Amino acid sequence: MDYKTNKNKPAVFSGVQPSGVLHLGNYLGALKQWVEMQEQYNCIFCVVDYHAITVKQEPKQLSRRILDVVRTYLAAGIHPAKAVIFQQSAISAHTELAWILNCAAARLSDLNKMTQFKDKSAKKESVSVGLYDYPVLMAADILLYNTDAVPVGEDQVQHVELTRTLAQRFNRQYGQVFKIPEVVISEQGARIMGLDDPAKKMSKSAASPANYIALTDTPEVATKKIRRAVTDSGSEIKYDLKNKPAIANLMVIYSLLTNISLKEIEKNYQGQGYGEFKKDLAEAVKKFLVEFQIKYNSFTDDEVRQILKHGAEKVRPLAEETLKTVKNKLGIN
Ligand code: AQP
Repeated sequence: MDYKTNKNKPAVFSGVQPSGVLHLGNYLGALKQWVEMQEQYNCIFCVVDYHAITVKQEPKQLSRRILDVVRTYLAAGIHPAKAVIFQQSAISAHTELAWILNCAAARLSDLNKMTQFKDKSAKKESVSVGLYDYPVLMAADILLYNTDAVPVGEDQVQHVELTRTLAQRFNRQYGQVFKIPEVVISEQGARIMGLDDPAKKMSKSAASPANYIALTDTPEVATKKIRRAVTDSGSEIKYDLKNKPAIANLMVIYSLLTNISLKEIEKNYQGQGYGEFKKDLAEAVKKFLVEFQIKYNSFTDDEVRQILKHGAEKVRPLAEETLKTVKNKLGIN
């Protein structure tokens, strides 16, 4: 079955970098809502490989990871008949529009405020210009497709806000071109924290694998990571972000995987300690991973390449149309 655009549905765009193995944070913060949104929206989900190369990647591994991100989308429940999946570098309009926005809309003072750049460049001897300019490329990704909504984790909210600023600035100066997108973040799970440090977010490029549960971790490895996950002082299972950030994070993961509310979890574990709760959390994670991985392993590379090729064919005309309008406005067509 082929994906068909429905003009009455709002448009959604989002993406993931093939910069490492995807983890539960990526799933609970982003992919889970994508799956829910694909029924009501025209969804475009991208593998943002140009974003990934803002930091050094090993070429063979990057090629592999691009395919694996698509397999992750499919295993999470994104269906190519309901949503378009494509690879960013297949559509040159992304980098062309990013350059135009660099010149015609973005200011150094905007980019200097970006906290993700500050975090990612901190203590690094050598940092690419691309890493600094990452948010402008992200703005181009979103604006090319007349996007209404951008579902992301909390760490990307600032970048979507910048996208809105750039679009408004361009429209003011050159006339109406871009739709102003809204950010969508999930009520819970928008910021899943590291298992080894509840003050830092779960991240693919974390220094230690103890930080995250990868979606490809075996249940045994995941169980070990949960057993060793940092906890707070005391032993009560209570959702208290300020005083018990580690256990609150584990409770959110458990709640999202089992659909048991945080209040119910508190009630169910009254009088029990962290050990009991972690055992049940490990079981819930195991159940999720086993089901996820059966699907993940069922897609061949050829199927994935076909999906990407099809996806690129679908989005190319949309992207080229926007780019043409932008170039006309600038007088460079
Ligand atoms: N810890 C998280 N909790 C909730 N959502 C998260 N996301 C990432 N980490 C968490 C969301 O996942 C989507 C894809 O992320 P990305 O690949 O574009 O890059 P990122 O945000 O920089 O994620 P990582 O895992 O930390 O990757 P690296 O380490 O390579 O930078 C986004 O919607 C993101 O918000």
